[in-house]
Amino acid sequence: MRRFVVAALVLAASLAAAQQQRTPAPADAKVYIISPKNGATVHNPVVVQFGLRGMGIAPAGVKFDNTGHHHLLIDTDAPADMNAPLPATDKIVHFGKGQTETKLTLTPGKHTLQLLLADMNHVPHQPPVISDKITITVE
Ligand SMILES: [Cu+2]
Repeated sequence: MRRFVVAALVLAASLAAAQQQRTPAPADAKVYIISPKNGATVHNPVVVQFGLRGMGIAPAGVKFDNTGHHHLLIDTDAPADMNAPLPATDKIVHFGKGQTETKLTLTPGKHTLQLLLADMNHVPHQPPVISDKITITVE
């Protein structure tokens, strides 16, 4: 019985260690917002097109080297802790089917948009593949 408990603890510890392991990204990988442009004035619905260089897109849950799926950060900063799966909120939108564009309806005024790629488990890569943050004005 004691041996079983020790084995279970070792297994739990190694699973925890595995979860800490971030998926590597190529150094030249780059994610960017194709449209709208930084500083643009736009109207609803706002079509946002996602660009990616040096990596590929795979749906969430699918393990394939050098891939990930897009997350759109709306009016928010990237989480400080990049070791955890990204939460799904109004401000952190997952595109787990591998989508490369979306349509948003935003309140009039200024908004920020930023893309962050993450792996099959929604955890950002090492190093993080994150776009510049753009600011748009919705009329
Ligand atoms: Cu995700």
